[in-house]
Formats: sequence, C-alpha cells, structure tokens
Amino acid sequence: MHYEPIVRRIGILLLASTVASSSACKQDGELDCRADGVDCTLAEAAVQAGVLVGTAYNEFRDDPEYIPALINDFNSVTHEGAMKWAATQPERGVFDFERADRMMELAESNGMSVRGHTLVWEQASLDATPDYVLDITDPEELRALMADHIRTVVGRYRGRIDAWDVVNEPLETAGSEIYENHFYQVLGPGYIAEAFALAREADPNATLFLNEVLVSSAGARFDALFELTKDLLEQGVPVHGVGFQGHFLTKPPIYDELRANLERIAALGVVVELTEVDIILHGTGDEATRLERQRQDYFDMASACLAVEACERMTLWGFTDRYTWIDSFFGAGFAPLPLDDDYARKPAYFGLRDGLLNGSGSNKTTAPTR
Ligand code: 9MR
Repeated sequence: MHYEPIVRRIGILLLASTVASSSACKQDGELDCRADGVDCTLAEAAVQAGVLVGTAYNEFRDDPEYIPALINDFNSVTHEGAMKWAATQPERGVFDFERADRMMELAESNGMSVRGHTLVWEQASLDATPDYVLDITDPEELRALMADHIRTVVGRYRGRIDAWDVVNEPLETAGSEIYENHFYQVLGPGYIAEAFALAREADPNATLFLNEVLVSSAGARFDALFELTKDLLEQGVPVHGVGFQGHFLTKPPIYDELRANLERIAALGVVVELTEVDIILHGTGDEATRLERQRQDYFDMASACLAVEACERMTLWGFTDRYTWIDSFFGAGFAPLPLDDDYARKPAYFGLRDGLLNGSGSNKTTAPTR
C-alpha cells in the first residue's frame, strides 16, 4: 500500500498519552481492559483493540461536562460542521478557520487523531456548500475555485489531520446511481478524481477517503459504491480509504452484512472506517428491551469493524444523547448514542466497549504498535 496505516502511524503517540483519562486499567504501565474488575474507557479499550474510536465534535461552550466527557472516552475527533466548505470559506475568497482551529487545539493538546470532514459535498437542502459555489456554471471557474479551496483547507492542516473525507456522499441518497450534484453537472464525473488529486498534492501523507451513507447493508447502493471505488482505483486516483457513515436510522442489519461489505471494499486495497455511527433505539418493547437491543447493535458494529483487518477506526456521530443531529432532523426520543442526556453510560456504551474488547471475529488483540 502506498501510505502508512493511520493506527500504526499514531500508535506510539496514543500509547504514550492514552488520552487524558484516569486510566483505571493501567497496571504496571500495561493496559489490560479484559482483566476482571477493570473499568476502561472506550479510548483505552480501543487502544487495546488496535483501533481508534472517535466522535463528532461541536462547540457547546456553555456545557462544562461536554469536553471532559469527550476527552475521557475518545482518541479521535471530527468536527461536525466547521470543516465543511460553507464554514471554511463562507464567502468567496474569505476563509474562516476559527472553529476548526479550536478543535485542532483540543485534539492536539490531548493526543487525539483528527478526521477532516469534508472537502466536496453538495447535497440539496443541506447547508454544506454555499450558494456562491452553486451559482457558478463555468467549468474553468468552478475548477479553479475547487482547487483553491482544497489547497487552502488541506494545506492549512497538512501533517496534522491524518484522514480527509475528500468527497462526501458521491451517490444519490435515495438511489444507487452516482449523484449528479453541482460539481458533477459543471465539471463532469471527473470531479471526484480531480478533488482527490488536489488533496493528495496538498497533503501527500493524509489518508484520503470517499465517504458514503447507507452502505452498511448488501444491495445496489453498496454495489454502486464498490464499483465507483474500483473504477477510481483503476484510474490511479489516490483513494486510500472508504468511509461507511453508519447512520443506522432503522433496524440495522449490522454484523454479517456490514462485515461482508467492509471486507469486500477493503479487498480493493483501501482502508475502511465507520465514520458517523449512530444507532437509534428501535423495535418494540419497553425501554429496557430497546436499550438492550441497542447494546447488542453497538457490540455487533464494533465486532464487524474489528473482524476486518483494514478497519482502523470507528467514529460516532456524537456521544451523548444530549446532542444529536437526529433530534433536530427527526425529533426527540431516538437516543442513538452511548451516553444518555446526563452523560451516564447506557447499555450501548458497554456493548461498544465489549465489542472492542471481545467482539466475535476480532483479530486485533494487540496494541496498535503492531
Ligand atoms: O450532523 C450534521 C448537522 O449538524 C448539519 O446540520 C448537517 C449539514 O451540514 O450535517 C450533519 O452531518 C452529516 C454529515 O456531515 C454527512 N453525513 C450525514 C450527516 C447527518 O446529516
């Protein structure tokens, strides 16, 4: 492979810092989260499993519990909005990195890895791409603007962000065709290859991802992502990784299909990651029953990643039910994350941690220095 796997690259750093937690499971300098009575954080369990565990981050500056809880459980972080085009270049030629820089500072001072999200994403009805971009119809003008955008944003964090979602959601959300977004319409299907080449030039060591939603189940959407990835690799496009967002908004298919899909894409020679996981409470029964089902789902999700050697990180799209995009898009009550509204550990937390440590099919039992 033409790049160094992320976990290996930062493994020593992680072991050295092991995130700012109380490290109840450190014994004589060694992590043993599987020992009886040891109560590890998610980050500590992830280090032992040889993967990264991340979360989306946002600014909640009035909430003193937010940052300590995040730092305690995660060793990787992704800004939920501040690295999107609309945030980094809100007006043409005017860049704003204040929020993104603040997150970088948080990550770096706590030894956390960072995923950059995202460089090119146009999705009708969402605020990811500003109108001035959507108004451009001249290919050369849009091409020059996209080049300047990617060079400026990726260049600013060169060597500090280990993975970038270069193109987000290249497929139609409600279908299985390539989404003919604004970039596609003006630049043609080659916009994806162009964006990757620009990112590669701006940071030759970053792992560059295609990131897609609703591809955890078998079916036409996953097949389309597979074919797209294969095609790009055959053209020599520097796609190093494929992100499976993993927003499980209905009953998840989780273990078998997710594992098979991760394996199939990884066999093309890329790393894979779960990049935006949340799993809603689903099904019938009382609350305890639904929470237990969610615990199993988180266990299965983590197990599926660990069963695939090329799956190096799982990032949740938030970590406390106090803050989830699902509330603002679909209403309250879905409780999709492992900590509850009061930052208490839910069964899902233990499912995720057990999956990291004991997930069936796990082949990553060593620390990430391997
Ligand atoms: O969670 C994000 C929400 O706060 C934003 O309003 C929205 C539009 O920028 O994006 C949400 O995150 C999306 C992510 O960037 C891409 N995959 C789907 C996520 C949920 O919509």
